[in-house]
Amino acid sequence: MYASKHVGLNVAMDPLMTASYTGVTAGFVIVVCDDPGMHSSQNEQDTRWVGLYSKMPVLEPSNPREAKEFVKEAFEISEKFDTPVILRMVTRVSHTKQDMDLGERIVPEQPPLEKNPAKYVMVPKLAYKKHILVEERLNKLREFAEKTSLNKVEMNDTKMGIITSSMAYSYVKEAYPKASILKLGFSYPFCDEKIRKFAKSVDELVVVEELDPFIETHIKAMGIEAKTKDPSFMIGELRPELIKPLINGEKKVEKENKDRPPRLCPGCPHFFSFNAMKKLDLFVAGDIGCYTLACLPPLQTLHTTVCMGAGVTFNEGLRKANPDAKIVGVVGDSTFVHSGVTGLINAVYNNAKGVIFILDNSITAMTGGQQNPATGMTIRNEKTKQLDLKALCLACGVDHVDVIDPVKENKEFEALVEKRVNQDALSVIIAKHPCKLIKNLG
Ligand SMILES: Cc1ncc(C[n+]2csc(CCOP(=O)(O)OP(=O)(O)O)c2C)c(N)n1
Repeated sequence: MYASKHVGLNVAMDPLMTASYTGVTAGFVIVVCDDPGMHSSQNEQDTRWVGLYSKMPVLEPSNPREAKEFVKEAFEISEKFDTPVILRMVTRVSHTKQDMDLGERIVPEQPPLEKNPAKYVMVPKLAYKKHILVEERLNKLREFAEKTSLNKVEMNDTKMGIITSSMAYSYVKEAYPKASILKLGFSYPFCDEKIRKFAKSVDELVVVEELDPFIETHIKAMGIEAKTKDPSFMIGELRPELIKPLINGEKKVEKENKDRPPRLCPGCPHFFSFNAMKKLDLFVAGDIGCYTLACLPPLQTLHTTVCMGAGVTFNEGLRKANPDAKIVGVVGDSTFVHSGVTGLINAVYNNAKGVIFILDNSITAMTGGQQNPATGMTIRNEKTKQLDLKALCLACGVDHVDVIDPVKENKEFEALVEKRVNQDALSVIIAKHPCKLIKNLG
């Protein structure tokens, strides 16, 4: 099983697209949680399209109990059709609690490791043959979609029939307890015959789905008439009280957001690093972690955030386009290990200049305090070899690497930043001070 949020899957797209060709010897389930409403994400992409794009089946549970049951189904489908299966979650399914029976755990026998290049060596000639099989597999999955109980018809009043999936189903049940519903639990490939039959059995067909018009696009391509949502509903989360306006074809009216904006915790070491950058009025290429909050008042000292690793690469690109601007980049310890170091190797190779701050709070703070290779502990909190960030940066060929505490050595830190910013060199400043919230540190 693979598990990540939607943007994590983007990082995994290279192996994912070809894993669809190779299939697997055992079952392979890809659990991806989308974040409608962007509670904590850099975009609002809809992963259902990945199923279509990669030619892999997509299952969509509408509550936690189904999520558990669908995992089992997903493994069975994966093994039967020799395909990875995407289990597409959304924040509201993942952040909900529900009673459930766990059942018996089935542990299949470990298959032997076999040399099977036709299946696992995806050079063009072999991959061509695999692509043929993938298309055949998709047809078999279409047949399966018609039969599986994951796609469920609930017939009630036939005046209106609703096609829906995922959390939208739960909202529909709340808003229209007596409506006829076709619930797509196996939402790709589509069950065309079931959809056609359901459409014929109701006076008016309505599609209710969160984010993109995934079901809607397919139904329209089938030539079936259906009432669909105003495009304003493509943005942000659905809520039970939005179902009636959506079905009535109204525009979405957003609630005024009265939440207090997030901010760095009191005493956060990142504050001291950004304060030094603010004093020098630097343009700061940002990255993704707690330090992204430096874009907000009172600091307002982070000026780009796009993807993980971009603190390093944006420094290089922006400097090329703006040779006279005072530009630096920031990246966290975890993010640097994840996807910052490749950018640093490129920066050295391309003879780029500037200062990259590795904001080393010795933990992956924003996502809840996970360990990472630079902390010396495994994800299960067992001791392991610790990655030496300074040695790594020196090995990349960076001109100057300093390790300094921005809190305890604040004056020296500020002097060092000023010195490095004004040098014609590529420097890394490892601003090392532990996160205040992580137990037994600091
Ligand atoms: C591509 C991608 N993967 C994962 C995430 C989730 N995520 C957000 S912040 C973060 C890690 C931040 O850790 P670090 O860089 O050490 O900064 P800290 O929060 O500790 O300051 C992760 C994994 C994401 N937003 N995008």
